[in-house]
Amino acid sequence: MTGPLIGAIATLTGTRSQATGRRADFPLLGGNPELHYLDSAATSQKPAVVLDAMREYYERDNANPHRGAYALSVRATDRYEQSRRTVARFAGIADSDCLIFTRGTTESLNLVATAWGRANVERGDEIVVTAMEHHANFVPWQQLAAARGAVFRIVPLTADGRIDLGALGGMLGTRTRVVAFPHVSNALGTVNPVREIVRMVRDRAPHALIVCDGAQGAPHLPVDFDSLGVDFYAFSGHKMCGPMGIGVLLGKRPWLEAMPPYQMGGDMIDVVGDQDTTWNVLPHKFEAGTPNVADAVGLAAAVEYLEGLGMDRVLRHERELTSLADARLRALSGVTIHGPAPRDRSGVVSFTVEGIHPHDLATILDERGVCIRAGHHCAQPLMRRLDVAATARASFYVYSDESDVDALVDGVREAQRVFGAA
Ligand code: 7TS
Repeated sequence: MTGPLIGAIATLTGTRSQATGRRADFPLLGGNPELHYLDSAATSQKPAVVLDAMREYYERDNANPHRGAYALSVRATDRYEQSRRTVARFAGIADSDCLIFTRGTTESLNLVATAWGRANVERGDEIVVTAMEHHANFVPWQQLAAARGAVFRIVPLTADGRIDLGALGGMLGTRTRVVAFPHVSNALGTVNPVREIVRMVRDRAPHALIVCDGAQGAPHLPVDFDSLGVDFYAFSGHKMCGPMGIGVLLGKRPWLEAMPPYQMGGDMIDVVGDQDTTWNVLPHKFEAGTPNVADAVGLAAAVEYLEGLGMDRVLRHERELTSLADARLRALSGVTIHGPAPRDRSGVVSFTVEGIHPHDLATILDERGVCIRAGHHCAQPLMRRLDVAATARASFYVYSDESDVDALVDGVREAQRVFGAA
């Protein structure tokens, strides 16, 4: 079975040697040939084009944007706003004023839960999330519900780690005010059927705001915000070849216009009177203070890099590696893989090995240059339902190749030998 897979991976990257060429785009990996970085769901490595773009911005165009009347500040403003348009094109939102730069997914989701939530959620309303949320799309809604006297409901998962759509349907109604779910689960890799969920929510819960956590979506598969039908979509630059410290909130204009601001200060105001203040237009109303221009420039370079690869091919590449790792790990005794079949996952393999704690497994793998994540993956409600304290998680990205799968599987075998667990 490896023949066709190798063939498919080779098709993506040209040839096997070009697959390692992709790796060479990333200085940290190119400079560490023995390193097998399998924690891309936590953060991705950065290609040289991103690092170069940020350095070049600081060396040529740096000034505080939107403020200066001089040419350098105008250039900084142009770089920032051009970056916004580039990222908007990548994410399929035609109205780039509805793309808000934030610090990351966490801040984007807190922005919606705080600014929209406090203005719209009332006692007795219902907020629906799923059992596969990252804490960033769980705790803000849980706390909003507690503060507003709303009912907080958690949609269960199927035995193979997908959202139980029947149960979701049963929870929806006229009091449902928010439905929040991830595009892709960070802990299981499950790719959720966003359009089907949107149809169901619009049919049964006409007053619900639909919020999609795209932290593991935008980096790994094509996203077209304007046709997805959700009201808000959030993602982080650092998981998609961009820098840490920049993220995105995409929103529908009527909501963003109607919502109060999230933070107050410079740039987000229009007129500040002694007793009251009016707000700037979108997107500035939600971007208080000096913006993170260099990281926006870096994120724009990152999405151009991904566009050059093609997001369909990125997903296909990840799925090939996931399928390969899945099959080879399943062939070992005592290994349980959590989540649905690889065709319904992105580049994540979440697993437990009988008789070996995930942290011990990660330590042994680390000695062999294999970086995986072990823990609850900021998804404690999910871990409780899986009835495990932690899982081991390997996650693939554009620079991963079959040698990473080999190193992972060999490392698990070695751990089983050390622990006498096989
Ligand atoms: N939502 C999901 C689905 C995520 O995977 C993450 C980060 C976040 C939100 C938060 O993103 P941030 O950039 O604001 O931190 N996920 C992970 C992970 O799986 N391991 O480390 C971070």
